Amino acid sequence: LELDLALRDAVGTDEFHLAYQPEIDTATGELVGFEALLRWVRPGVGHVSPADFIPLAEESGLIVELGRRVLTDACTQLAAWRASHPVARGLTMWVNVSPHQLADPGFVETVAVALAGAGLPGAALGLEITETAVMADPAGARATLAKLRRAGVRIAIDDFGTGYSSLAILKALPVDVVKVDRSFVSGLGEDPSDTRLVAAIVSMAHALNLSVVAEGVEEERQHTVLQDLGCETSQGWLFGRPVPAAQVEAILTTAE
Ligand code: G
Ligand code: G
Ligand code: MN
Ligand code: NA
Repeated sequence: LELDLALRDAVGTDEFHLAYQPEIDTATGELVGFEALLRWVRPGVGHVSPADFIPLAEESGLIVELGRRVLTDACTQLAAWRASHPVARGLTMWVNVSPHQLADPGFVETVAVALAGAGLPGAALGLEITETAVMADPAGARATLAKLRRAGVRIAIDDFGTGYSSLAILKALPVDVVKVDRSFVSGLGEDPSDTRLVAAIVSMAHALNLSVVAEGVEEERQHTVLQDLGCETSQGWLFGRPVPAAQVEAILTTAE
């Protein structure tokens, strides 16, 4: 309850910021985008994990306002990087979208306003949704995602494989990318059953014309297997932790 009240007070203040984690081309190591991750630093308390406050924001509905701000800030930031670093023009900004946000009737408009406000094309943005977000209203989700995709926005299924009906969702929904949950990536190069499982996910995704992002890549052995499997994109501490915008400048400069 205390956290709930604090969250209510914090929305609209500067206690929130975004951290950005690089995503790289698995084969070449080239930078291809960032995932924006919300961070809350409470004065006198310190960092609160999104794993703790996102569910609260979701329950109270505050996530709609908080999520709008995430979209606006992430788009504004990418536009600024595109203006100052030519390499940033080819990058995709990936933003997490919660079930409540996806169900909000104003969501497509919110995304359109964030893009237009930043002067970005839809193709610069990707949205990460979870299987859970879709389950509540598959037909509604399908309609919403189809509109976003017509605007050029790409859609990823986050934490793929951890929900109830991953395969049904791939069949029913207009998506572009599957993000393999890090629980399946952890054993790559060590546990043959993890390797077989990720191999199966990659070949299934490719059969459906989807591309694959591996999350939570921490070790070179995992990266090596992902290269062998033809997984297009990788993300994890091996390549970079989520960092504040100021530290992204150095990443962009290096990438040039
Ligand atoms: O960055 P970290 O591992 O602490 O994130 C924990 C969880 O919070 C992840 O599931 C991540 O998807 C989620 N998360 C982080 N930022 C956002 C955000 O801006 N919106 C939503 N809906 N979830 C987020
Ligand atoms: O649910 P989602 O995939 O959005 O969660 C992303 C979370 O994963 C972020 O909180 C981020 O901090 C965390 N993360 C990113 N890379 C790694 C990694 O290599 N290892 C671990 N353990 N966590 C990671
Ligand atoms: Mn994510
Ligand atoms: Na994930």
